[in-house]
Amino acid sequence: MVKAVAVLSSSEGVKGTIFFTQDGDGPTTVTGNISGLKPGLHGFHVHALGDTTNGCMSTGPHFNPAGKEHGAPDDENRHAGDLGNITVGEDGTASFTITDKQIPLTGAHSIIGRAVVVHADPDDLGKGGHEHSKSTGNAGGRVACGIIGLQG
Ligand SMILES: [Cu+2]
Ligand SMILES: [Zn+2]
Repeated sequence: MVKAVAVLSSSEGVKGTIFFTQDGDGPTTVTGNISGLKPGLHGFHVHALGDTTNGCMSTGPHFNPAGKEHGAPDDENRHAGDLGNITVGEDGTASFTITDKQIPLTGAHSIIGRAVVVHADPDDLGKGGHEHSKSTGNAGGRVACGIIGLQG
């Protein structure tokens, strides 16, 4: 079992911790608890770079080793980093579990050293017809992010 963790930081009061586990070549399970967000849907992605020298802006685009378009987690044509949306309740918190096959913790396409990003707005999953739908899901600003690091 390989384990990883990302502690979210934010200039906007958002806090959270995201855990990742992968057993062998199986899917990766992502478990998160986040607080301080506005209620509703928020885009949630793995971005390509673990660089926060300019805050979440320097984490690069969505992790996309296969050179595909932005999409929903269950689409064939999606970025590997496209994890869809998280749902935040009226109290501003979200607790979620996501299982995904395109974000391994080992191998050539490992997400270790990259970043998770929570966005201000819903991810339209590539279907919104906006000029950014096929690249970012038009999910708006990057309100919190954390670098994915190995955990013992
Ligand atoms: Cu993103
Ligand atoms: Zn994407």
